[in-house]
Amino acid sequence: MRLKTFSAKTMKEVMALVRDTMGPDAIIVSVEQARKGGSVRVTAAVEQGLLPQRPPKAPRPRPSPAISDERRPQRARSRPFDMAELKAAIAHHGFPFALGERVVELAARHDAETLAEALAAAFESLIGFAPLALEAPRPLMFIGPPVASKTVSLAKLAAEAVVNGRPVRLITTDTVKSGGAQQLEHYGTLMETEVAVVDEADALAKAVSGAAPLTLIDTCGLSPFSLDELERAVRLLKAADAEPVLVLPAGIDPLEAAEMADIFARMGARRFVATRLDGARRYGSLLTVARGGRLALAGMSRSPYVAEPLETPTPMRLARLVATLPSAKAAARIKERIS
Ligand SMILES: Nc1nc2c(ncn2[C@@H]2O[C@H](COP(=O)(O)OP(=O)(O)OP(=O)(O)O)[C@@H](O)[C@H]2O)c(=O)[nH]1
Ligand SMILES: [Mg+2]
Repeated sequence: MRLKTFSAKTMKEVMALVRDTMGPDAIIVSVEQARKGGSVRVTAAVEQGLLPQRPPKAPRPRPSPAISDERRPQRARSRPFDMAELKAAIAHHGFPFALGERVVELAARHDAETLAEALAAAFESLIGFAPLALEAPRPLMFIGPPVASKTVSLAKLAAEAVVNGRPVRLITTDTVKSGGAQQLEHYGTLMETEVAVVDEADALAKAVSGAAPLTLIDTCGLSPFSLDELERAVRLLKAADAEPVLVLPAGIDPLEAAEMADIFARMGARRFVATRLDGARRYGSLLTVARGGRLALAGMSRSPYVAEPLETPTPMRLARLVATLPSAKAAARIKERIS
């Protein structure tokens, strides 16, 4: 493990330095805001074996293949659409049988030239898309299982609002996890936005009173199978008259994800943010949660960096993600570098 500290005027600049120097696998260990001068100091760590070779010139940050496809639609690695490829993608991502059959049926109705186009056409009819906006009539309460990326997703949306000069009100109810409230307070300090810490329904009702264009409420990790935890969450939701937004990481078992989504939907969740897309290669769970109008897709996260906003989901973005299968060459390169 190698540690290095970087300073710059803004979070965005310092994150670019981290990625240029330490590569995309760097992990942020700490973030500090200097009292004077307004600079941000970030300490990052990277495994020795993953350190990039020192290039003659600092390389530009390289987005994941799916993102680069999105930015350069004309140059997307499009291949002629072939039903066998679609079936291979479905098997790779572990779509439950009925979902896989439905995707094949919908994709076959379109005269698509590429796998991504065929998938996009299927997702357009199968999945709801309801992106989070920088204004919301009701407070948004980010809920979900532990370590799903609730706080980071909320902070990404808040940072985007702040960067666009939109007022945002931040509240955390995470007084359960040690350091839970401090995590959001820390992001709040960087964004120069106060964070209200409340742990009871009455206090939350007071904290959300008065109009605000965007109120974001963080919560502690919630087991969908614990009645006590669900009851606390429902009390908080009612007190704030908030919209619950489910946050779910990629790469979990599709049937487990579907069961969780059904429970959170009963609490009133109608949309979800799919997170940690960069840390998984199988997206069957996300499709299972989103299919058939179960929950609409509200945002996508593929980095832990708060400065990088949630991506707006579209049928084509989702299709490119599913169509980009891991390459054996890339896997071999990674193995070689870390051995
Ligand atoms: N690679 C990657 N890491 C992420 C992403 N989103 C969040 N993380 C990291 O995942 C970890 C958990 O994120 P949090 O936002 O703290 O998760 P949480 O759901 O609030 O966790 P609890 O409050 O403990 O339940 C942190 O280390 C984040 O930096 C993402 O999209 N990609
Ligand atoms: Mg949290």
